[in-house]
Amino acid sequence: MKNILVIHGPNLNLLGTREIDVYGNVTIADINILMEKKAKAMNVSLNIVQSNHEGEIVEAIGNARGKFDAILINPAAYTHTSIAIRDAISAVNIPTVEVHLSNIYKREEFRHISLVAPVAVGQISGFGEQSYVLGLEAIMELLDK
Ligand code: CA2
Repeated sequence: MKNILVIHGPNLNLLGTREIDVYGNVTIADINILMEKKAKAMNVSLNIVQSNHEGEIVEAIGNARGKFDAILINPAAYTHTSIAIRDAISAVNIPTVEVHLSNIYKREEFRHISLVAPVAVGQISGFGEQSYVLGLEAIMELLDK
């Protein structure tokens, strides 16, 4: 069975409580249930973590080598700022898919740049919680090849 590490970045634990106009009223727990359902159907195992700390995310990625076949990450605000997360993904050499709930290209200009995208296999942005499901599908296609 394939093992996938899922990382939710900073403030995603607040989903469903504020900024409902941007992110909808879905909570992180709802997203995790949706992903677990998909994972079960695809016969893959998920390890889901959320952190508000850049260093913790870097460590989770660094420790993934040898344990996970792929990484699904919503780096949240670190998408636009974190060379450390980008370098960690590049260093572990584990296929990584970047996902976003919102379409980051439709929003403020500072969100149009992803430092992670160049080291990811690809990016899925703008489909709400379905971005995560699509991300899992993309990973499975990739691993099946
Ligand atoms: O659209 C996405 O998934 C984002 O990664 C979400 C990040 C944002 O910084 C990125 O530009 C795009 C923000 C996640 C935090 O979401 C909040 C939810 C509720 C209240 C406050 C923030």
